[in-house]
Amino acid sequence: MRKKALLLAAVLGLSLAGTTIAGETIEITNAWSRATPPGLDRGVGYLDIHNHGDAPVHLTGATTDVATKVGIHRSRETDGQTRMEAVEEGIRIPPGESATLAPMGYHLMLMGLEAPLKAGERIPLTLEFRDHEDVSTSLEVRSPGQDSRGMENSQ
Ligand SMILES: [Cu+2]
Repeated sequence: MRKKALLLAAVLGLSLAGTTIAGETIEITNAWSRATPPGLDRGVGYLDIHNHGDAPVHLTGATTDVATKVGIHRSRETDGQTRMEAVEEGIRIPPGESATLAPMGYHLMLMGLEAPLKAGERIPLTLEFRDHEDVSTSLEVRSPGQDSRGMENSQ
């Protein structure tokens, strides 16, 4: 069943090249953010990006109404300290594969928040790709004590 759906998407992709097939090729799941305390103007964005197409897609950036800028970052642990760095080259997702943006790895950095993010809100987000049209999604804002599976996180 799954294979048939993918084959159909591939056929549609060929026949409708250049039109709106974003929902068929790129699938976004588990898109969430974390509530922020007053005064902090930075937030995070986490999501899984699945490439169901037959060509690579390359995430180059994102935009949202609630922040002035969105960056692609990566957190790394060096000498017992967590540091994050901007990922200027973006994230390439080969056909049939997925990219995971999650705590302690790749993430979106929402910079210049206009207001604190509140648990329960949904933040609109537009993902920008090279060689693929923009994909619109939204982030579910979770309380700071929840991790990606909605369980309590000790950090
Ligand atoms: Cu960051």
